[in-house]
Amino acid sequence: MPVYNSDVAEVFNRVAALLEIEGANEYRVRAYRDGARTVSTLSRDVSEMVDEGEDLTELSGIGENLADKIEEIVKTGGLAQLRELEQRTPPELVEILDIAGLGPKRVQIIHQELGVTSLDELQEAAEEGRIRELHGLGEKTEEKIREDVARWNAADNRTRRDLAEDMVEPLLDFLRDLDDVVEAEPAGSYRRKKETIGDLDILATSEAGARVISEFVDYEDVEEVVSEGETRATVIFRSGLHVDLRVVAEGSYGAALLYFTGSKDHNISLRSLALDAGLKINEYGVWEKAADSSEPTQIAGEAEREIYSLFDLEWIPPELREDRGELDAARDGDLPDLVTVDDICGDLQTHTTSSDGRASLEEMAEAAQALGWEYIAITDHSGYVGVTQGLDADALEEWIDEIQRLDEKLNDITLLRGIEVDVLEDGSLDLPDGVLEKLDLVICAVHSHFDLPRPQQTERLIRTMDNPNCHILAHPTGRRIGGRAGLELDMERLMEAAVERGCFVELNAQPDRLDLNDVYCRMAKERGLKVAISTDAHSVEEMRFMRFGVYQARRGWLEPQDVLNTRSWDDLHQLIER
Ligand code: DGT
Ligand code: CA
Ligand code: CA
Ligand code: ZN
Repeated sequence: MPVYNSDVAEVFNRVAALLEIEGANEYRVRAYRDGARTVSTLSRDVSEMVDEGEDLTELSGIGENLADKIEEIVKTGGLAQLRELEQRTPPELVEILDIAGLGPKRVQIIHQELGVTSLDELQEAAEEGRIRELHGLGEKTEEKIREDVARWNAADNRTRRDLAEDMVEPLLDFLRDLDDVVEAEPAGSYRRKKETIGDLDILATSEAGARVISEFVDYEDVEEVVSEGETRATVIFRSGLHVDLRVVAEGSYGAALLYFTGSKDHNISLRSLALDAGLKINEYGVWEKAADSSEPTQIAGEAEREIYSLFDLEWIPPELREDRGELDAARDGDLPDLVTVDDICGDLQTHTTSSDGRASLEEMAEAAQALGWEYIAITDHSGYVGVTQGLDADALEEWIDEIQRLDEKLNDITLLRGIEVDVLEDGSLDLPDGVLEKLDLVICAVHSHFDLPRPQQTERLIRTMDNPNCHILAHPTGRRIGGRAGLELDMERLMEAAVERGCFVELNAQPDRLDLNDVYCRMAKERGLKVAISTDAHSVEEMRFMRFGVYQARRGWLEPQDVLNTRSWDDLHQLIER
């Protein structure tokens, strides 16, 4: 079994969490988390690097210790240290740490005082009112635990887009390489570029379905074959991802792609258009009933475009197929001209070793040039965020001089002097206006007090935007996909307030944030509020997250003009100046 980068990252993250619960030194914990992050965002396979005897310590954040551990994981498929940790501390406590929004100290107290070792036991303890009796926890925490666990149980087990991509791309390569396969394409929510996918749907064309199916069920990632037929199979990958493969003839490719791309609601609306036209549409084609009782004849099926045009519709990009008005727009010639990664001119949120990033200013600038960006904003954290070494006013003054000095040396790229400044509980900012005024770009972000009631939280952020130094609200809701629910906000009111003040909002492209989501992007567009798509890169590798943001923006109907950073810095500068 090959060991994937994501396997190594998972081991390190588990080690970090268990060490944290045991109360280990925070730098030690962080080393494992940083290592996990490095490995999971690497463009090469660490297993290959180990096989070829390459020096892993050349990777940022990987020292001798982690390099040895990566080697052990690659060679043995496991890590002795993790097994030892799991003997001392029940491994399910890691889940509690991830899900219940409790810090490691509280997890440890609940474990020691109540003997809780699993999520179920935690839920039970919360329901029986035993948590509130513990020192320093109380009724509010108990209520929060109940809510968090309930939300976790209710959420279906979906796979994040970026993690799915790592599995889909090699699978497509494998299928396309088979002699019997003509084409292989992902369909379903994956093709619609949703932020998470339930199961993965793949469509292949071939005249030899059964042979393709039998090769597919032997694919190396397949752990379990749920069903296997002549033209379709469902399997479960080692990662737990369910994968459906369907094989159709070339003449049905367009119809099958349309059908299996969905969404279901889009398909239903399209089917009713077909019915109105006296036609039948299914996964094999569009069919016309004969006047006599003979078999219906296929009038379209090979290409999606031809099927849409039968109903006087333009071809609809998959990202829009959610039955949110796209059929009407396609009929009226009003489909948006969706933004692409090629339209993006620069990145408006990046971090360096000056706060919690892992690459230096020089490395980030160089990587941005390699990506072809015209500018990047260096937006390290202000001091408030407890865990990171954020910048205070004096340090920031020195730092912006340093950015400027490097900027003057570089001809191909503009470095913007920025900050990701913390929004305090009352909406004020963590740095004095005097220093904020000197910056090219100020993005404001909430990293604390997530639980304020909706009216108060909304007012807090409006107050932030009252400060004329605020240009962009970063990751406006603070949600984490599969984790934190995010701030309670009156988003319409917030967006109107942003427009009134000449402020903007971010679509953070980190694949576990994608904040704003698609619906909020559309809301912003409808209110004339422009969106900045930023990677929030904490490493060189993460600068390539831009595509995830662009996918979400496309799902939100955004066109190039709706996105701030499709502009040159000169134009952008004039636009954000208040
Ligand atoms: P997911 O997997 O939950 O992320 O979402 P999808 O959209 O990939 O849904 P999935 O995997 O259940 O089905 C794939 C596509 O197949 C779906 O987007 C549309 C089509 N489909 C599935 N069930 C139905 C149905 O009952 N009626 C119609 N018209 N289409 C369906
Ligand atoms: Ca699916
Ligand atoms: Ca499916
Ligand atoms: Zn950060």
